[in-house]
Parts: sequence; C-alpha cells; structure tokens
Amino acid sequence: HEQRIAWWRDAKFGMFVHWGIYSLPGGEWKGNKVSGYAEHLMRKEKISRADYLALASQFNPVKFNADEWILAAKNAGMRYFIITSKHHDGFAMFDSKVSDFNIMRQTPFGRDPMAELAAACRKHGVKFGFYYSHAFDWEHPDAPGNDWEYNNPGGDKNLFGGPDGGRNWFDWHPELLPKAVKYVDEKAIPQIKELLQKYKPDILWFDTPSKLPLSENIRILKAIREVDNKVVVNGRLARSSDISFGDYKNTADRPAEFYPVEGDWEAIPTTNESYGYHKYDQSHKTPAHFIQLMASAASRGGNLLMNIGPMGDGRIDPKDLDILNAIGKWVKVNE
Ligand code: JFZ
Repeated sequence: HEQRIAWWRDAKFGMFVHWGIYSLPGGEWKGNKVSGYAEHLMRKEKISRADYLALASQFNPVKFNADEWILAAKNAGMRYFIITSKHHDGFAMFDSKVSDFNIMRQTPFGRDPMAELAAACRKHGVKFGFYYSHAFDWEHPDAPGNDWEYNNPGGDKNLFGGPDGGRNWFDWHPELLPKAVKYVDEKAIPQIKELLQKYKPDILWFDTPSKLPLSENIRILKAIREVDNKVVVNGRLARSSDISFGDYKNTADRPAEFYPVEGDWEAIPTTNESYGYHKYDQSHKTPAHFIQLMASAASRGGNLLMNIGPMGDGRIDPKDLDILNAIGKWVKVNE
C-alpha cells in the first residue's frame, strides 16, 4: 500500500472526466430538460436498453483529441487523469470483448478513446486511470439498479429494499443475491480485468458500494489484486461503516461538503452541478473557487480531483476549458 500510493500522494491535483453516450443529449431528452446529473439520463427517463442503443448509434465524437484533453489537464497543473470507462448505464467506453454494449460495437465512431487517452497520458507524463461502476449497471439484466425494465433491486422504486432507500437491499432480500453475483462474475470482474490487462491503468476508481454486499466488493478487490498489485484503488470500491478497504478515502461530492478526513483522502468537486456534460447547467464556479479548494486540500493532506464533462462531439466544454486555463495561469506563477 505505501509503495503504490506514493505517486498519488505527490500528485495532489487531478482531472476527473465523466464522458459517455449521455454526453450527447447533455441533459435533454425528447425536447425536455432533465435536471440533476446528466449521466443519470437512462435512469431518470427510464430508457430501455433498445432505446439507449439507438442513442449510441448517434454517438460520433469526431472532434475528440486525446492529446488536447491531456494537455489541457497538464497545463492546469494536474498530474493524474481519471475517466469513466463504464458509468452506471453499463455502456463501455472501451473496446470490450466481455460485453458488446460498448463504443466499438454500438457507435459509428470506430475508435477506442480509452486507448488513445492512455497513450496520451504516457506521452505527456500524466498518471492514468478509470472510473468503473462496479455495482450499478442499468443495462445488465442481473445487476443492481434497473427497476424500470428488469425489476432489479437497488433502484429508485426500492422494490426489494428495507427502509434504506434501495441501499443494502440484500439484507432484506438475500434470495436476490445470486443474480447480482452472476452479474459480477459475468461482467464486472471480467471487464475490470480487461481494463487492467489491456490499458495498464495507474488507478481504478469505483462508486456506490452500498448497492452490492461487502462480500461482493471484497471479491472484486481480490480479483484486482490477483492481476495487479500496484494499481491504486479508491475507497468507494468497498467499505463498511467505518472501514474503507481501498488505498484512500473520498469525501462527499458536493463542494459544500468539502472537508478533510483522516489519512489519505480526495475530494471530487465538479465545475457545475452535473458530472456529465449538461447543456442547461450554467452553475460553473470561478477558477478562484477551485484554486482555493486545491490549496486547502493540499494543505490538509488531501488531493483534489476536479471533474469536467466533455461534450458529445468530443470537445471539452469551453466553459470548463476557461476554468482550466485560468487555473493553469495561477499554477504557473506559483510554481
Ligand atoms: C456518484 C454517481 O452516481 C455520479 O453520477 C457521479 O459519478 C459521482 C462522482 O458519484 O454519485 C454520488 C456518489 C456519492 C455521493 C454523492 C453522489 N456522496 O457520497 O455524497
């Protein structure tokens, strides 16, 4: 642990990227604005797998340029880069042999942006990693979260939950557990191994662990360590009330809740109020806000992983780019 976390401790400041086929509608569906996290479009609008594939067939980010993204991060003083390889929608933004619900098979783009970003990070000396939604997967018929097409546990309707709003559904309905285990065996673990073996990331970033039992989360961690003993793993893979099994902890998401915790920690504010690109969300904070967060995180022994949401055509949102450029100017005079 001490060896693999060393680079991460030094890195201090990184770029978080939420980018998927949801970035194309960007918070709008059938002409209506969809509030909140744009990356939750599929759940909010109860989109079927088939209709989501129709959206995928429109996704063609021809303006995507991996070098531009990584240089934008590097020029802002960021030393690591983490991108959604698969968010809760279950759509793999990489070339996956495990599931054909992926960018190579379902979009006209015909390129693997994760491979291009990994190469650009290596070229420019930026550490590289993946967000992977291990618990929620709204596409897979056996995974937690989809209660509009499959009646699975862990969703909004809290179909099989106790009093805990879709969390910890397995405590109330253990008979549903084999389904989730099947998903973990069929998709989550094989795709995580694919990511490790094919792209050799420096870090893996997981989310929403309470949608799976701790035993499944730890099983995933074991599978990771069988393949790779060096990759850094964040604390949202597996945790119980007071123990985190990853290499470091994450604080709550909202900048308002930005506070230091004991040990190695990371805060993950996004530039506006959505992680994925949202064309109606104009609530971007100032560069000064993020410079303050960065400085206060660093002075309290934590890292700042600042999130941006690139657009469906492959460009970084100009509003995010302005923030990055301004931070970069400050970093350069203060180096
Ligand atoms: C999760 C995701 O659902 C979201 O889409 C995004 O990826 C974000 C980084 O993570 O959302 C969360 C997870 C945890 C908290 C809030 C939002 N939290 O602990 O306050």
